[in-house]
Amino acid sequence: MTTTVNTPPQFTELLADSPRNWGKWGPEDEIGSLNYLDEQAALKGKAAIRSGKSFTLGIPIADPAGDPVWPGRRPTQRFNVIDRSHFASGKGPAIPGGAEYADDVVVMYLQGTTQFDALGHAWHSDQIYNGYSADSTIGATEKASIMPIAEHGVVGRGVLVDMAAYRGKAVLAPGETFGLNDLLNAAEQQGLEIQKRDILLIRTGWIGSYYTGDVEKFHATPFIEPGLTYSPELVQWFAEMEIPVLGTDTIANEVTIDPNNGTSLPLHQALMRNLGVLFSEILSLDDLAHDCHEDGQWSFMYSASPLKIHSGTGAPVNPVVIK
Ligand code: UVW
Repeated sequence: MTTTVNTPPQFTELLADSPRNWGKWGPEDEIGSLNYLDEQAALKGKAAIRSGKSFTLGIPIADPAGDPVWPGRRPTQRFNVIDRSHFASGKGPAIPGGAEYADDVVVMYLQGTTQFDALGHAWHSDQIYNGYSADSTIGATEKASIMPIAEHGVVGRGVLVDMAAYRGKAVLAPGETFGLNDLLNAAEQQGLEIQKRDILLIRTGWIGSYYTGDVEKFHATPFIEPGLTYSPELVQWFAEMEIPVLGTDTIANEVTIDPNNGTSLPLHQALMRNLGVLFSEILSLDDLAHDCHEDGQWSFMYSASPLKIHSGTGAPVNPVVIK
């Protein structure tokens, strides 16, 4: 649980000996650990399909009741710009043949729904993934944007670890943490072998609780999510296992403030910035988890591609899992 650390270290200090994949795929690389998801990885995903059951992992967008978002971001807003009312009041265009139609627009934070972060989304010490200058983010993400990830696509074998179930809970508590040992023990209890280059999904129950619980409590101040916590061993494990993607049903994929060192979101630095691990957040995992508990199958084919938003810091996605 959250404790107070008086002077949190700078990431340069905390992560001084942390592994990096900068340069591993060349000086121009912008997709990091996604390089691990090659043709073999796609075939491995295909081999994990047994029944053909499919699940989509995106949350609803622009829900009239509001979407779960990080403090300071706003839920997506959707507006009709033309619909039947325009034609009924004589304000719609006259279309040969008498057709009428509806159009709408959205105003959206690209991290305000189920999404992939670009590798240039978070950084420290003036450098983003692969050593590009943080100045490349000014005005538009010029390097390591979401575009090359969207062009590549994300296909491989996915696995789900149900951390909430491992703790015997429907949902982890605000600020509740788990680390590498918990992850491995939970997988073992599920009978799941996490393999090299698996797309790793972890369920906490947190996003599901937004829809089933008290929205004001979910967005309480200070906003503290449960989640994975930094340790050198965890980062080493991600590096050695060549994990290409971390996806969770939380907004930031990790505990909000690391109780051990007081820093905010250190895995965005150690995994995303340094190793080039793709982060996919705000996943809807409850239905998939329910099914995995029923049939005991915790691995599957995972397929997704974020939208091709030019220079985007991230982009919405609706991943599809096939079991
Ligand atoms: C933050 O940037 C806080 O989180 P995310 O990775 O969800 O965008």
